[in-house]
Amino acid sequence: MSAPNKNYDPVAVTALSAAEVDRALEAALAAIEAASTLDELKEARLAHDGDKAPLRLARAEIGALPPEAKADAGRRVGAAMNRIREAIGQRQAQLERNRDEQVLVTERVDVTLPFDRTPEGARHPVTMTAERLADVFVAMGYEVAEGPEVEAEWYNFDALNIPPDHPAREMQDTLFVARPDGEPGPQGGYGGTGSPPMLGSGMVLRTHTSPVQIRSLLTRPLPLYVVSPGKVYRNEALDATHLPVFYQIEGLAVDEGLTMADLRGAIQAFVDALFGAGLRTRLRPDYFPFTEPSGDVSMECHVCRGESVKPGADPCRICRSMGWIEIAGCGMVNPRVLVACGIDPDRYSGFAFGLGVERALMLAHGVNEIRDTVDGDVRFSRAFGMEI
Ligand code: FA5
Repeated sequence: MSAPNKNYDPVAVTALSAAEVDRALEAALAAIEAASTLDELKEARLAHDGDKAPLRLARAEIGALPPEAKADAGRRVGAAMNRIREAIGQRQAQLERNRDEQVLVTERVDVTLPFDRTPEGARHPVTMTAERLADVFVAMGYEVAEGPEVEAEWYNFDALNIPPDHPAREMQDTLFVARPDGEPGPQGGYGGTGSPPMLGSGMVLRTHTSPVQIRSLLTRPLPLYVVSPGKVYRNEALDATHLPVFYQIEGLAVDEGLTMADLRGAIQAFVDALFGAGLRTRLRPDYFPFTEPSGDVSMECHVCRGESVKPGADPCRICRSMGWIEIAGCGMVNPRVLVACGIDPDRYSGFAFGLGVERALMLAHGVNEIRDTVDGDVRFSRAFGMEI
């Protein structure tokens, strides 16, 4: 910058001439107006309001003007620069608004559109029922015990006092499987193909959850209170009330001094917890090789409460107007089972019960076809309030 010069004529300094300042202003306004993006506007700002912008350079010349010319030149350049900044501010606001509006359009999501993603899934009503049944006993102090679905014949039958000639062992009821090592089983059955190759392999798909009784008695300390939900397999045809693969839940208590009264108490507490207090239960004689005496547990129908048996009453589809619903097999643990597990039957006694989970679900919810529980139709699950 040159020193003040009294003879300096501002009009002669081209950059400060009114025409030049106007031209610079117009060029700046045009560039600002032409900027169609925020990046372009930034470039325009640097070009017309940055350190090297014509008006900035012209302003640097003002110091060299004679005093009488400084004010005039400073006012004109300052006004032009203010006008440019104002225009930049307005354009900036406008371009930001445009950008926001565009984002709203391009990133718009129509939440009402149908979607094709695979739903996450939810637990099946049968699983939920099994857990709910087990929870009732866990709340009473029982532990959950589990066992394998491919089971040794000894656990599934022998130890439960089901002798080798018992009809339940025959092919129509039991699915025998090959031994993993392909060796002959205790009764000579190999793990290969042939007729009947698996029979006698010593390995079965468990036909009930009762082998978990034996596994628990052999591995857990006494006294013992366990509940065992799980999948079981039978060589049965599918019909309205039978599945070849279904769930059972087993209860077992072994302690000193347990009697049938304890069994009844446990069953009553179970029914009270599931259906609310006030429904009676009854035991009728039955036969299971592993319990002695054995019984069938029924509960008063939770829908008609026994009213449907009265003459002229409306029929009840839940209990088929019988007034009672069979819910479980049960009994006092056969002393032979205790002996097979090395337990002194003179000191300890026990009770056990087992029920079908799908059948319990059908009873509780008025489901007529057991098939509905395995069809995999999501509409069945949704009726139970599943979030899928
Ligand atoms: C047993 O399996 C015994 N282990 C139960 C038991 C345990 C008795 C402890 C005494 C002490 P059962 O074969 O009756 O018993 O079957 C028990 C329940 O399983 C039946 O009451 C029924 O609810 C259900 N169930 C039986 N077969 C089927 C089937 N094919 N499909 C669906 N549920 C079935």
